[in-house]
Amino acid sequence: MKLTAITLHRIAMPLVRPFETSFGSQTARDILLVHVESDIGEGWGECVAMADPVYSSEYVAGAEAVIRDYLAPALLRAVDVTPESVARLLHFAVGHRMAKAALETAVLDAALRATGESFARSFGAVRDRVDCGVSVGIAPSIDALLAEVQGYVDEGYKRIKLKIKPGWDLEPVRAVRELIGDTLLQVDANTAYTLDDVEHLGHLDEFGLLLIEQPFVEEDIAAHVTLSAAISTPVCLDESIVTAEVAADAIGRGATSIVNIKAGRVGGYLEAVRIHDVCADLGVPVWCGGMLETGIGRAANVALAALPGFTLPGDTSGSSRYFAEDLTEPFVLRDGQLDVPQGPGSGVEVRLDLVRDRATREPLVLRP
Ligand code: NPQ
Ligand code: MG
Repeated sequence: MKLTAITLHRIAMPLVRPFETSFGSQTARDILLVHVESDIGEGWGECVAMADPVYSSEYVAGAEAVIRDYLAPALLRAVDVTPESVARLLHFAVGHRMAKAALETAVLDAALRATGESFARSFGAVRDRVDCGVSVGIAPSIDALLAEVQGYVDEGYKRIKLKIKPGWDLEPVRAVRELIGDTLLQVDANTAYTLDDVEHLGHLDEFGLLLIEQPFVEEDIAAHVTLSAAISTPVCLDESIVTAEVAADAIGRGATSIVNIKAGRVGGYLEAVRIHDVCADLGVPVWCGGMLETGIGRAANVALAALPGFTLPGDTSGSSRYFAEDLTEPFVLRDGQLDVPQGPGSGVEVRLDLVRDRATREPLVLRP
């Protein structure tokens, strides 16, 4: 396709409740949407970068700047852009995977809408419904945590994930395990621990957790090898896994026995599918992570989660977990599952009225 315009929308989506992790508390989602127009049609991508560079080095204003000044001009200059060529055209810029992923997803959406194929079919999905889990933030008290978890269990979520940090780990995990019986339970530290905590983290073994996600800083694969050897709870990497090669290396070294796949973190859905394939070859289960996406990003995540290697419930929650009103038709949980969109491209329609209403500035239109 030949791109004729790339429009950057910046919007604010209030969260239904504050979401606290080891790196801070969020009350609204500051989101960058990418809309591409081309000679074959249009498409949307959602950038998953957070407002601040606290989950990874990327942040939304930085993503917007790198797209505006470097990435969009490279795509707008190209005579022919395909979903498969986007990564190559953007390879000159180091990193900025979330920014690149948003562009590649918008191009993929446009290409598939033109041929009538769904994301699910294009990725290699084998299911039309996916099992869903929910990520639960650090709460003001154990009682408040238990009330929130009970609500999600009542809604039908098949797996609970608790955010933990030093000072908020063994006690909340014990209380939630007592509350939910044998419902699947896992924890996510978002890099809040150090090797000094190995013995302490070993006490999590008594709670029968599915996994502990990213206890140490993203660069320190070796620390995760040490922990994996020291405790029986499986270690799962999130932040550390930025390419299929890193995934294969981390698995080979014994740092991770389960992998969280987030397309934004790895530069797009094509790389996400490659990571799925590498993990499947190595016998490593994967699950689909989440970054508090609106229906636009959620649709693509649900399609990815329908691949055969996604054998654990993902952070692919219903729209109502985060937003009172979504930018698409809401994703509604039924029997702990979401339907995989089957329409062309992402399969969802963007509510342009809401994109306009929630805008925090005028759309930025970039042309060749
Ligand atoms: C994780 N997500 O798995 C992330 C981290 C995360 C669903 O737990 C605003 C935007 C707040 C993105 C908080 C989940 C966020 C965010 C946490 C992502 O590590
Ligand atoms: Mg995580």
